[in-house]
Amino acid sequence: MPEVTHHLPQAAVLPRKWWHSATVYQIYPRSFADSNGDGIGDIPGIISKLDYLEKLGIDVIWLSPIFTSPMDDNGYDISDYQDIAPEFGTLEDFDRLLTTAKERGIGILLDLVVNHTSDEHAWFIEARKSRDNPFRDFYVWRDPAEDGGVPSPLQSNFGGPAWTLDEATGQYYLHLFSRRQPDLNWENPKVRAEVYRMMNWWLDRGIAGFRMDVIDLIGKQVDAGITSDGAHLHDYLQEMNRETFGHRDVLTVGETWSVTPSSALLYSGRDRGELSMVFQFEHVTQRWDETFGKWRSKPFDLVGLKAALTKWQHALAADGWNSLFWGNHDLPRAVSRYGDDRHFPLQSAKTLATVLHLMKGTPYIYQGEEIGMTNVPFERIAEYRDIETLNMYRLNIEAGLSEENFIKGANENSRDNARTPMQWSDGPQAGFTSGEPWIAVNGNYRQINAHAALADENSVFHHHAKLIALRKRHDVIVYGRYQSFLDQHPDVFVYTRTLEGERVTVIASFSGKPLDLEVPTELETQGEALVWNYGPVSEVRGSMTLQPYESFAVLTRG
Ligand code: TEU
Ligand code: CA
Repeated sequence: MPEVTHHLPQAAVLPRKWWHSATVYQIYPRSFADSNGDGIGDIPGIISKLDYLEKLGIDVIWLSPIFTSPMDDNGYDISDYQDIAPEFGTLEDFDRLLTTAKERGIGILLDLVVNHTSDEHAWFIEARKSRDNPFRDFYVWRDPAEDGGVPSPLQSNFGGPAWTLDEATGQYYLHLFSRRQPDLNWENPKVRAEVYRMMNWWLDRGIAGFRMDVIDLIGKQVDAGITSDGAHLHDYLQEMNRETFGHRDVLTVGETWSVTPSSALLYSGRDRGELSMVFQFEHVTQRWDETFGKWRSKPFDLVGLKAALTKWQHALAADGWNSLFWGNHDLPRAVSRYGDDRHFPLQSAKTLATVLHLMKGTPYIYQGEEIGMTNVPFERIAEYRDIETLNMYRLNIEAGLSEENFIKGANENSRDNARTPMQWSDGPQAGFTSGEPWIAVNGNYRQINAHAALADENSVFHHHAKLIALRKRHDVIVYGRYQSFLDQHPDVFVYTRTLEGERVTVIASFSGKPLDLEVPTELETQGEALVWNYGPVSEVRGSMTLQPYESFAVLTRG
C-alpha cells in the first residue's frame, strides 16, 4: 500500500493516500468464524476466511476488539491491551493473521478502546486499592454529593447513572458505559503516555492502523458536565498523532457520534495532524426519536436520508475525508434498515451498496452485509446477549413497557441484529461452528449464505466485489465532485460525480413499486454502463421506468 505523492491537477489538491481508494471490511470476531467448535468465532477462523475476503477484493480488515477481556461488552472492556483473549487465540495467531493477510494485500486495523478499560485491568485493580495508590489518577474519581448520592447527574450510554460508588474507598468512579468499563482520566499525562506506548507496540508489529472507539469522549470535562468535544480533545489527538502513527503510513478512523461538519475538519483536515477520517452518524440518528433515541424509531424517509448524506459529501468536499457505511456491530442490518428485506432483499441490498460505494469517501462493509444478511427476528428476551439491550430491557420493563413491545423495538434496533453468526453455508449453524453458537444463527441462513452467494454471479456478494473493483479503476469514483439532484423526490436517490471531464451518474429507486422518472435535462447522458441490478443502462434520458429498487450508474467521458 504505497503512498503516491503526486498531486491531482484539478480542484482535488488532496495528496493521494492509499486509503482513498481502499475498502474496509469490519469483522466482529466473536461472530465471524469458529475454528474449534466452542461456539465463539476466533482468529484461526478469520485466517481460514481470508481467501473469501480476497475474492471480495477488500484492502483492510477492521477487527473489533480481540484483546484480553472479561467480555462484559464483548471485548470493548479490555483488561490487557497487549494480549489476545484466549477465546480468540494467541499473539502467535494474531501475527499469523497479520502475515497471511498481508500476503493477500490486506492490512489489519485494530480497535483502539481507550476511553475506558475493563474493571479487571491491572490499572483499575490498583486504582481502587486506596485513594493514594499511584494508579488512582488513571481513572476519574469524585466524592459523593452531600446526601451521599452520585456526584453529578451524568448518565451512562447503557442506561442508569454514569457513576458507581467504590465502597472500599468511599468515592465514585466514572463510567460512560457499563460499570465494568471505568473511564480513563485523559487529563493524566501518564495515562496518555501508556496508551501511546501500547499503540506503538502494535504499530511496530505491522498493523495498518486503528479504529478509535468513542474517541470524541476522551477530552471530557466531567465537572462541567461535558462528555464529548471537551476543550483538550484535539490537543490529545495531535499529541497521539505525533507520538505514535503520525510518521507512519496508516489509516486512522475515529468513532465520533458528536461530530459536526466543522469538527470533522478538525479531526480529518489535511493540515491538522489528527486522523485520516471519522465516522459520522447523521444518517443513522436521522431515524431516531429526539427524546427516546433509537428505541423509538421514525419511519424511513428517503428525503431526510439523502439530505444527511449529501450534507456530509459537501462538508468534506475540499478537505477532510468521509467514511461511508450503513452498518456496524452496533447498528441494525443495512438491508433491514434502509432497504426491504422481505420483498426485495436482493435488489435493495444491491441498491444500497451502489449508492454508498459510489460516493466520495472510504467505504466500510460490515461482515455479512456483502451477502445481504438481515436483522434477526428473536421472539424472547432470553435470546438476546447484548449488554445494552439487556440493560434497556430492565429499565423499560421497570418503566412499564410490555415485553412484547420491547422485543418489537429490539427486533428493529438491538445491536444483536448485527451480531448473529456469519452465514457461511446452508449446513448446521450456517457453517459458523461445529458446536453451539454463543448467540443463535438467523434462521434465513438456508437462503442467505456465503456459499450460495459465491456460486451465483448475480449475488449481492459479486455486486459488492464489482463496486470495490470499480473504485480501484476509476479516479472519478475516488475524487470526483459530488452533486445531488431531485433532493425532494421521495423515492429516488440521484447524484453525479465529476472529475476532469469524466462523469458518473447514479440513479437509484428506493421504491417497492415500478416508478416513472422524468430525467431533468441537465442529467441527460450516454456512456458506459458501470453497474446495475436489473439490466445494464448506458443512456439516461427522457422518461424512464425504474423497477422496484432498481439502480444503475453510467460513466460518461469527455
Ligand atoms: O460505541 C459507542 C456508543 O456510543 C454505542 O454504545 C452506541 O451508543 C450504541 O451502540 C448505539 O446503538 C462504541 C462501540 O462501538 C460499542 O460496541 C461499545 O459498546 C461502546 O463504544 C463502548 O466501548
Ligand atoms: Ca472458537
